[in-house]
Amino acid sequence: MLKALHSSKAVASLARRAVSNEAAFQSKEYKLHKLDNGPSTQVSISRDDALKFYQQMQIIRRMESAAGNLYKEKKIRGFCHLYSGQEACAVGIKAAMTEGDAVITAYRCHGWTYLLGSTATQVLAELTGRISGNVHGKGGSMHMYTPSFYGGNGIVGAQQPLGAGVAFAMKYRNQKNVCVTLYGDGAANQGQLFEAANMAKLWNLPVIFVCENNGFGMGTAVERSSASTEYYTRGDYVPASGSMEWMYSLSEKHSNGARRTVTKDGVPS
Ligand SMILES: Cc1ncc(C[n+]2csc(CCOP(=O)(O)OP(=O)(O)O)c2C)c(N)n1
Ligand SMILES: [Mg+2]
Repeated sequence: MLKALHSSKAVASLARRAVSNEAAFQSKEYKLHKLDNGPSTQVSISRDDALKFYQQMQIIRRMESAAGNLYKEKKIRGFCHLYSGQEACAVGIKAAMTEGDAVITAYRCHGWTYLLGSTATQVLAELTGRISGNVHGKGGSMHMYTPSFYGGNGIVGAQQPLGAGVAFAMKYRNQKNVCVTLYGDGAANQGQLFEAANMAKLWNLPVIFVCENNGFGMGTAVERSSASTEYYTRGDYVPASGSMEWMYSLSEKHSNGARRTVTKDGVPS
């Protein structure tokens, strides 16, 4: 009797799930730095959005797998930095962006180039040095661009002041936009980040610095290269939240939280 009750409950729950167009999740508490409140830990996602994000992540993964194979076949010469495993960061952040927002990143830029307007074919054509590539075969793996994507930067940490500069231009033009500036855990130790963070806070620039901590910088584990691996606190006076969940999907909601911090009261901070 008890068994039958249990199985009928399970069937009912499965049936409810089958007709539901939304899924809700409870995420971990965020670590906060100079913030009173973090992003909500209750997140939900519609079926359509979940499928869209999954498709985008799959396209990036397959594009990167194809690039990896072309590299091994020596069809791609020079550098080829893949983004496999970090797709959710880009897809989640992209979902939280609005018209006119910009992105700048380091050299793992194929996925971003695709998300911000290029086709996968243009990315692969660029990697193989063809005129039909994203920048006509002149840029290669680390130097791809679209109107809202400022690359693709090979010098570790170079994109951080550039991202602050893009944000400065947005503020100067009274644009209500943000420039998402991504960097790795290795780049977090580059002096330029601290200079850029100082100017960003001093002038209240609409920039969101995002540290993509994948655990390594050129094979050196974070514990061996960083005196503090609490990267979200490194900006000192720059408010931040830290979470490994950026690495997983649903980060859209989290980046919306960051966006609100940046643009609260209409004055980005
Ligand atoms: C100024 C500078 N110093 C050193 C290098 C060599 N270099 C290339 S990648 C890299 C490590 C970067 O690690 P991280 O920022 O964590 O990025 P990840 O590769 O993990 O995405 C280094 C030191 C460089 N490109 N530029
Ligand atoms: Mg790294």
